[in-house]
Amino acid sequence: AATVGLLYPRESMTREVRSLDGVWMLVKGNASDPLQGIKEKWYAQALRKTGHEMVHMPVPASYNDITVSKELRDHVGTVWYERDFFVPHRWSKEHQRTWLRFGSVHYLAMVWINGQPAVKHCIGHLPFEAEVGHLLKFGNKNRITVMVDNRLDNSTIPQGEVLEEESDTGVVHLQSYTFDFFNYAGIHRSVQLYTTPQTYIRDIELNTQLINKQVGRIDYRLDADLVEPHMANLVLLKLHNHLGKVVVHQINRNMRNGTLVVPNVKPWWPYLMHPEPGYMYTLEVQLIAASGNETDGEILDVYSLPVGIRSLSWDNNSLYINGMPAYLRGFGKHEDSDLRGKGLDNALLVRDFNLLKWVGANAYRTSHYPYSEESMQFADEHGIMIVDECPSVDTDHFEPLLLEQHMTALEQLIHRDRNHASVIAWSIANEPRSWNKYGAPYFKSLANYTKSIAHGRPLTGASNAFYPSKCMMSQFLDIIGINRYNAWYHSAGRTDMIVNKVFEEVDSWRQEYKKPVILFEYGGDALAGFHMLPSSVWSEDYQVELLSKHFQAFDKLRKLNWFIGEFVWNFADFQTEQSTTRAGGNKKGMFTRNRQPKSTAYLLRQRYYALAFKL
Ligand code: BDP
Repeated sequence: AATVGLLYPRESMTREVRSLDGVWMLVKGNASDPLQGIKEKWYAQALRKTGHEMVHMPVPASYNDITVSKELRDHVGTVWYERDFFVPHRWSKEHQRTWLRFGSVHYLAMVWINGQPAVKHCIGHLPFEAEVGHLLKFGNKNRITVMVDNRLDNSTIPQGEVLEEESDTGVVHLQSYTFDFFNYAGIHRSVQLYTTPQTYIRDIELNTQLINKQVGRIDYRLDADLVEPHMANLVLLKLHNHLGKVVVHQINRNMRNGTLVVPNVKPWWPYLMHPEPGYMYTLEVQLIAASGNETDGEILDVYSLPVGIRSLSWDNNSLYINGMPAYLRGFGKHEDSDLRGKGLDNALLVRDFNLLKWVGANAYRTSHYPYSEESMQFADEHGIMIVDECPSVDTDHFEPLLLEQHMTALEQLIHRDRNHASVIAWSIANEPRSWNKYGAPYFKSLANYTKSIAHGRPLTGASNAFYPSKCMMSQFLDIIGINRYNAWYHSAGRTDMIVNKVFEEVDSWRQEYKKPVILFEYGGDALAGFHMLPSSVWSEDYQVELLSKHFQAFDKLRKLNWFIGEFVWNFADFQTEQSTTRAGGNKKGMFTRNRQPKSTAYLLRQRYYALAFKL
């Protein structure tokens, strides 16, 4: 079923938001019987009554790195979260609704309030919500219980396999997966309660465009739930500039859709493409119950949404923002940090955007899953272009059930992010095992479906097929994306085998598909502070040399006008599962895991600024 609602919770004169973030309690489920808690109905009473050991657990955060227990860090199966909370009496008013919303829980979540089922969701990384007023005790204490299951199998996005193996203490369950980032789990983003009136604005969909240099337009579609007897019969829209002044207003009586024409428009531009990048307006939408022809009446609901006005288009050579071809100076990233794992952390978020701007980047790919809504809002405000990736990585075994899940993931992602000016493309997959013969029909269906809901963005994806013709995905894309590890996974140590190789490889994808091409990944690991002269793998010196050789290839490619972006892998070092090819995680970052620069960060900064100012 198509997603409805899920507007980001915002306060207004008709809405209240209450955070349930904080320190919750957690019980680790039984590793050899993950569903024990369901069978024994642990949600029916306070978790402490089950007699199982409870630990404190911050929300939002991954649970893996908070305690000192290996069992919890490497746990495969379910964990149970719980906390108590109060809801005020005034929320029980008639014509009022209460909603419970999660920014994301990885991988599968089941939620109960006061022992009653409230909502469930799977795939992680995406928000979900439910109306919960009927489950709440107003003016009283309530209990919320969340079961989280981190197991990945053949039909999860991404896929994995749970293996049984013998240990010294008996049979143990191990989660195996082929991607390298650690499978962090838990309540990863904020949990909120919010209220809306009974008659309320359920959804808003925006499309923006520049009609010419002076005039912009916003096409909107509204979805309002109109409930007797509080029927709204008029919508008032006000567009505020960044100083809060109303620059356009409109009365809409059809309640559904319309167009705002914005004179003297200040367009949304990417960082360093204009002196005032990331210009955002605010669109205020009011539902009003007016009598007769009056425009003033009772305001039933108000919701305000940030909006950047820009045109986005593409052809077989390039991608254009407001008619100007864009060259993407970017990164592959991860949501990953010390202790928090994949948990949303505002300090980290703000630091990352400061670093992106310091280094002169104008883009990143949300490798390999949707990032937080808060980060998308930041990208809008700072003019960082986002290649928005769904959580499909290393897809193999192209079964119908998987296709269905994959489509659902894209549908939810596009629904969540379609109104962001910063989103310039949808990435449908990273490194699918796409040379498999079942790949072509799978990606054909997936791409056709995604195009039908793409909301004015091109489709891309990151392929690591050895030869362009072996890739079963790329023929369905608007922008070709490839990942290449010359002088790292191939010819390690040989920085004299980069320039021609990279040029020829990228060019061969262009020849095959005649579409714009982006290099979505290239790079090599460096341990911060480790130096070798002459350079050698794992040293900062080698990483610097590897990057500078790639730059030579990019400069040759850029002359050809269809090479539209370079995304180094990775922005920062990140956690992986334990393996002999990873030294305390993946060290391909330009920054360390705690966001301090390696030598390459300075090199990249020189390049990105030179590119931005065409030096
Ligand atoms: C690429 C993957 C990326 C890995 C990277 C690496 O797309 O997720 O982290 O390799 O091995 O193939 O560093």
